[in-house]
Amino acid sequence: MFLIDYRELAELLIKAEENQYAVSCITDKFPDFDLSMGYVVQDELIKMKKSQGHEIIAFKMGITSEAKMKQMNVDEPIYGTVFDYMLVPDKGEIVMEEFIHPKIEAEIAFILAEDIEGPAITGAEVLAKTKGILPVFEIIDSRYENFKFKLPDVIADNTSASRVVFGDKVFDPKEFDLEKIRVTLIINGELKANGTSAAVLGNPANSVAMLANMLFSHGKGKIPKGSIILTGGITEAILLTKGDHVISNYDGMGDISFNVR
Ligand code: 0L1
Ligand code: MG
Repeated sequence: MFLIDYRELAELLIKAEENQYAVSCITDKFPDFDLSMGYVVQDELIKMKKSQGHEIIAFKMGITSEAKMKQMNVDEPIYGTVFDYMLVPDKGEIVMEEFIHPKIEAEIAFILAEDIEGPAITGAEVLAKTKGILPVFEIIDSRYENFKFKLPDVIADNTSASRVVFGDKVFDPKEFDLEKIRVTLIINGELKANGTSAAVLGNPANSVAMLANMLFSHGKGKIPKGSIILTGGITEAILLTKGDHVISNYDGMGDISFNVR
């Protein structure tokens, strides 16, 4: 029986991120490490990043598609936090050496017009309190060897959050059928993946509602007005390599893109 030092685990994951090396899974060493312990480590990691001077700019939901849930054998999505240093401008670039094994996902982000709070908020209620939606890339980079982990591991690792690229225009959700936004993911001119927004829990507004309900049940209160939420991958995650040009087109919202230097 080992004693778990949550702070030490958070420090290990931060060091792995900062120095671009992969570590072995927490569950390898502590087989009893569970989902709630994963969130305790994530909370420690967030505290440590804040004490380094980083600010939270968004929340993220992960593993929100049926396919990914099946692949990971889980029935509930997970959440994490996006920090200011993760922001990359649209049409900007990332530097390969700053990552371990980055992958790209195309997602939709929500901006809230009002506070939202669980325990039983619905997607329709979220939509009524949404100021805008916009396209966003999430670059995920697991701090675990071979991008392999169990759910408590990836929760501790802030759900692999690494970089985000937002589109520069915000859209009125009333002008879209949120179950039918088609998205392509093209790398170096080749269509690598595509999907429809319904892949995200049937409607990405449901993902925001689920985040509010999960935060409530974890005793973390409401999501304040003005918050940005990444709702989860519409496309599968694709591994990036140096020299890649990545572009996505969203029905009715145009393109977002970036380069890998
Ligand atoms: O959906 C996501 O943002 C990814 C969450 C963590 C799972 C992974 O790293 O593949
Ligand atoms: Mg994601």
